Amino acid sequence: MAVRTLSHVDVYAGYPEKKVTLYMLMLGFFALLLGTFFGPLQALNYGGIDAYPLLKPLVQSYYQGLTLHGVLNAIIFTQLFAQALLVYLPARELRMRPNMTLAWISWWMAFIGLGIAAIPLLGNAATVLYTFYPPLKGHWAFYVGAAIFVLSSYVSIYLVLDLWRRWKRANPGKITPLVTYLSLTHWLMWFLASLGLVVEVAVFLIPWSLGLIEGVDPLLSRTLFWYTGHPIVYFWLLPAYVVAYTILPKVAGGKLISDPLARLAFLLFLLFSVPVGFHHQFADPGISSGWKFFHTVLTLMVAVPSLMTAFTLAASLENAGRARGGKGLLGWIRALPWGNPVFLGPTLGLISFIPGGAGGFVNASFPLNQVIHNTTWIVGHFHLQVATMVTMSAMGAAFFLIPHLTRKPLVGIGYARASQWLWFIGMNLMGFALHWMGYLGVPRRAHISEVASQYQGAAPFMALNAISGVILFVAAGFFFYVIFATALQNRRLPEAQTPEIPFTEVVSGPEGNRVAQLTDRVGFWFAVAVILIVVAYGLPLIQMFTSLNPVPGMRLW
Ligand code: HAS
Ligand code: HEM
Ligand code: CU
Repeated sequence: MAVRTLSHVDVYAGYPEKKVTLYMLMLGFFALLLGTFFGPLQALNYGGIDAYPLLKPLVQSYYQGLTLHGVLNAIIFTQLFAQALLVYLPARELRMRPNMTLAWISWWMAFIGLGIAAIPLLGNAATVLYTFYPPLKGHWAFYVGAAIFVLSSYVSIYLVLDLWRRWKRANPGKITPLVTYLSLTHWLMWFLASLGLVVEVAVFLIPWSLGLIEGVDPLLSRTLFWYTGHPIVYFWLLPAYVVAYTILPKVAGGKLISDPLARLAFLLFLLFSVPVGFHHQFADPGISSGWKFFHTVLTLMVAVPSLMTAFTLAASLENAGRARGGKGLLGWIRALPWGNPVFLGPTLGLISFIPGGAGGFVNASFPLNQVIHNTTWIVGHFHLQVATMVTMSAMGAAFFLIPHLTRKPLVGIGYARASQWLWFIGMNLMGFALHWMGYLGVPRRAHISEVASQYQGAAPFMALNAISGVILFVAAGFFFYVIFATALQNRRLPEAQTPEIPFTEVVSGPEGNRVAQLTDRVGFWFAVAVILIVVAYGLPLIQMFTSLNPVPGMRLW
């Protein structure tokens, strides 16, 4: 393979958007690196082993580590991955350049916001966990930094809207190309979804942490948080779905079965992602069970697009396996490219998403939730969802994106492969153990290694948890080695050999398809989504805003 050294200027001259995308992506993976570091320590904690005394004085407590883990992984990494992927892919698909000034502004806002929030987090002045429920009160810099960070995503929303509008103007009457449509609905959903968090932080938490107001209402804050906190999980998930729909079938050697079904799935996410947040508040007093039930029904609605996705993708993978010569009922599975790490990440993620999604139905059902709420069951659920499905899709994407953006060939393909298998095995073992421990009543968010003898009934699963923590530590080491060694090497391929983005072809396209045409009326559907939110949240929020019970802040650490 011809490899030579080129200066940075040469590489990005024709494609300035590649550079900003690379910066977004690598900042995100850097956050994941720091955040993931605490994961194995938490897994050891749930195996009865307390490693935290070793971290003093750098990390003061289990809860400081847990806050860093949740914030860096679930808030910072996920958003940066969306900002990298779902601005770049539509720009590539439309062959258009996003507004570069704004693109850099979004990166700087994310970077500065992260920097400001990091100071109190690292200094143990905002050990409030990633849900920052009042009356826990962190340092104002945490809320201000987080706000700047989240607002940087609004710039990304604008960038994609702007690309789409420019394209529509130049192509009147044509249907939006698939990747752009999926990205657009994702960003519009996030705009509606983020409003709760923005109001919570800007109107209540920042003034409160600055001492401008005396107290805040915990119930209203929790409600505003979960208004965003549920749909945020789809904000994390949909970039992974974009990889699964528009890249994975091609990588697997086949085609996406149906373009209109992919559009319909994303449209359903736009409609139903937001008005379901009460399923995180079944145990909260002050919300009537009628409203909680209504949100349960809508939660089951928002599972529909994932069920659709399962069938569309399974059929697309079967199409690929058969195209590669796989025969018989299951022979197509063996024929898939299991040696390709770009295939492994999203596919192993999807497989893990099946038990994770099934657990979601348990969580969403009113009576069963009473059994598993606030136990490690929930931790098991979302590690299969966000820490496996979403994270592994991002890892798989990194294996083709970094070489595409930098023209640097992937380093250590064997490590890349091993990282994906080990991550998959580790997360599924841990997910299994955590679900079971939760069923036995082991609480989440508990420094239980201090009192491990209390949970002897769960001992075998606790041991499994510690083992999976070690496996995941090795998996993470391999993964970060591969991506940073790839990005930091100084070998580059010549321009003619730039690896292309593997956009997939489709078996059934949008042309002349009634469903696809209907889904393209984005403004109309956005309005329907707003109406659904007003119906599901309007009255309860009016009640909460008109009967505030503010309480002063507390610092428990
Ligand atoms: Fe959840 C709690 C319900 C999806 C994340 N969830 C959480 C928390 C997080 C989270 C972080 O109703 C904890 C928050 C906290 O700290 O307190 N969740 C659901 C439901 C779904 C769901 C019904 N969650 C997600 C996703 C997440 C996520 C996605 C992140 C990305 N969740 C809940 C509830 C709670 C909750 C309650 C509150 C519990 C409590 O009491 O606190 C659904 O959207 C899931 C639908 C998924 C499916 C699976 C479809 C399968 C697919 C794969 C197909 C595979 C193929 C591969 C094609 C129906 C698409 C084939 C391959 C071959 C080789 C053949
Ligand atoms: C919490 C382990 C990676 C997101 C936890 C907990 C454990 C754990 C045991 C429960 C702590 C408790 O409830 O006290 C691990 C391991 C990882 C890993 C071993 C891999 C090496 C990830 C990734 C993400 C993630 C990649 C997201 C992208 C979260 C979140 C929490 C959590 C949001 C909840 C924090 C809270 O309750 O405040 N993790 N994790 N984890 N993890 Fe992970
Ligand atoms: Cu939820």
